[in-house]
Amino acid sequence: MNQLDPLVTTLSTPTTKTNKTPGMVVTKEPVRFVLSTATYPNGAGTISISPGQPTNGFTSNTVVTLTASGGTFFGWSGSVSDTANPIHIKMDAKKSVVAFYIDSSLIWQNSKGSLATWFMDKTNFLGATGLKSPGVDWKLIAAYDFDRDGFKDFLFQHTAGRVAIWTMKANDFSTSVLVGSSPGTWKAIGVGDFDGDGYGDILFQHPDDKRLVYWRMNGTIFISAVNLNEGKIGSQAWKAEAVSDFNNDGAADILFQNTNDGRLAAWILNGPNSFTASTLAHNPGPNWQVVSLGEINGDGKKDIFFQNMDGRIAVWFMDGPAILGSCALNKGQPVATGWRLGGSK
Ligand SMILES: [Ca+2]
Ligand SMILES: [Ca+2]
Ligand SMILES: [Ca+2]
Ligand SMILES: [Ca+2]
Repeated sequence: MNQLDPLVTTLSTPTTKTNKTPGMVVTKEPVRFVLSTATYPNGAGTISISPGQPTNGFTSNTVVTLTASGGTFFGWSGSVSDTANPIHIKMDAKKSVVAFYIDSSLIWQNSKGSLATWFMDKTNFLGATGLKSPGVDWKLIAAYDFDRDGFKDFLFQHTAGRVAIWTMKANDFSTSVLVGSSPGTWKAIGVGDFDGDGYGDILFQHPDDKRLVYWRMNGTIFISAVNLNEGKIGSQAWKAEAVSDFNNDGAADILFQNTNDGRLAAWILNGPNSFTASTLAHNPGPNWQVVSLGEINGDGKKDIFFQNMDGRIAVWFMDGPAILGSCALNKGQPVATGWRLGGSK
């Protein structure tokens, strides 16, 4: 070895175990991670952090309890995705958490049955949270406040036909109710108040002959099945997609989409056997499927949500059956593969 080479350093093992003459003491600083928190809207509530955060952050793997208080809490987003309160997070990395005090707007379901919700400020995405999953066999049909407690509940249909309602408190599961008898092959389409009694009723369409029926409901309790249009067979290409009160008379109307060319049509109902049908002025094309009706732009009028075959989502701002404008959501980007927009609040 060339002892003169300045790039070669020979380290010698100390001959004694006790370093009595420390020339250089290296103090190993514990790894620390900073936790940042925020509420949305800003100041809508408070987040308490326990234990309190040292100025330079928590030491690695500290478990921290976060409690959101004040207002109506809807869920955590950011480094965690949860609706529980309080939550415990392990500080194994730098973390940033937002407590949402606004209701989420869009409800998603993936091909495994998992549910997630997006918090939106009108058409701007703010954050996302995972929700309790109904399992792979239950399809989310709509979000609707069946029991009129101020929180939207979820309507699911099983692959074998049965429908169930989850009552929800904010984004937390409350109870599950299996509704009525089995509708068999009839497909649940959406929820609206067809008879004007203040309670949401469930619309079904037969997949083959396109007949329409609604289940009169009293909250989550099935009352009776009512034929629409005298139980007549419908046009083959027209699939009922969503329910909304287009003319603001307090009774639900139906939005259809043509499965061949994408055209949209509305039935303005006047009782179960009388309606005015009109085709909407614009056609989104067959690749854009109607997924839901819900209010998003703050004018109080229900808008139409579409999802494209490629995963992109868009909304048409509506005034009844009249189209006021349109907007691409998610910055015009497709959502992750397998996720379907199942409802809006
Ligand atoms: Ca409810
Ligand atoms: Ca009703
Ligand atoms: Ca109406
Ligand atoms: Ca609107």
